[in-house]
Amino acid sequence: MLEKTLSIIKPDAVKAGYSGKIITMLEENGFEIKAMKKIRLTKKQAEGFYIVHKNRPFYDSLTTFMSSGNIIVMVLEKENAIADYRNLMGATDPAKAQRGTIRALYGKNIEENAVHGSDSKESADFEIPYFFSSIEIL
Ligand code: RTP
Ligand code: MG
Repeated sequence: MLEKTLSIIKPDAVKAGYSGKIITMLEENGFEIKAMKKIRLTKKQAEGFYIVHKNRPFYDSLTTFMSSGNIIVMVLEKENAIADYRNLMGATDPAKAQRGTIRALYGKNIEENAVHGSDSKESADFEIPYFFSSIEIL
């Protein structure tokens, strides 16, 4: 089934100049970019985006990190996009991510791990409209 997922290139990877390489990997793996923008989140906006993690010990650190610099937010489309993009990202901790995945190649540590991807249809349905209105998505 043709699916949409939300992808974020996180501040660590944008700062390091990996955006182009990551976008190339997305295109080479069959993801079509249906929307894209570069923005900087406020701390409050990062907290709203990661609200599902509000009781996790890393919530404050994560939302401080996610608001520390520019990010690139994209809507990606492909057959089975949600699961396939999670596979292409690799495990949360880059040290444990499979070779050749985005996080293995470009992630620094378990927090500064280069990219985000929706983890379910329910997450994608919350995350895509968090950043894009319907007229901004091809
Ligand atoms: P994401 O939501 O960013 O795609 O990553 P994920 O599903 O692989 O990981 P998740 O458990 O949803 O955690 C969200 C983000 O929080 C940071 N994190 N830090 N210090 C820690 O132990 C820790 N654990 C997670 C990471 O930036 C992770 O991607
Ligand atoms: Mg997650």
